[in-house]
Amino acid sequence: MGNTSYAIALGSNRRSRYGSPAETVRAAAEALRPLAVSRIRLTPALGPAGRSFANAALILASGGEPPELLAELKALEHSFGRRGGRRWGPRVLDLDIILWSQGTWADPSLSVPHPQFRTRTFVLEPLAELVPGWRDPVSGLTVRQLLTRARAASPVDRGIPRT
Ligand code: A4P
Ligand code: MG
Repeated sequence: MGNTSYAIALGSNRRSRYGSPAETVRAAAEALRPLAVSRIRLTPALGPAGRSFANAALILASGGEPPELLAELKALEHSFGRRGGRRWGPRVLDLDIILWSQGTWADPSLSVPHPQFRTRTFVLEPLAELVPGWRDPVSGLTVRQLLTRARAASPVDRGIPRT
């Protein structure tokens, strides 16, 4: 199997045995043996998740198809202590497949590109550090262009306090 690559987003807003959310994200990134890893950022929680997140992105070389990679990511989440829990709830580790070099994938349990990544600066900022020119196969826009749009649409993420 060949040279396909993936962009993965990492998030945590609960301590794990590896330490703080940022330390947890760092440990998970190392475990995945990536080609490249972004800086880790602390970001305000989007939605009712409450505590703020540590977020990062990485690039992975993998010959497997997306469902195979998703199974590996779920196993890693589990090994970091993630257990069910409600959607949007605090989580030890969340690993999402954002982009795949081979284009799109859609089955009932997996959509690539990730359906929400285009509006999320906490995904796009770390991704733009690594692969600003990677083109979203759905919109045709690059990661850098998507980030510019997402920033324009959400003043909160430009550091303007919510009142
Ligand atoms: N699934 C479908 N497509 C994908 C994909 N591309 N990558 C399915 C990964 N999984 C995908 O995910 C639920 C199911 O989505 C998976 O079993 C898979 O079959 P999950 O990770 O178990 O559940 P979740 O994390 O609660 O849902 P989801 O949709 O990942 O949550 P979100 O939308 O990612 O929200 N705020 C900040 N600042 N930073 C964050 O990282 N994250 C969330 C989580 C909310 N607010 C946040 C952040
Ligand atoms: Mg997830």
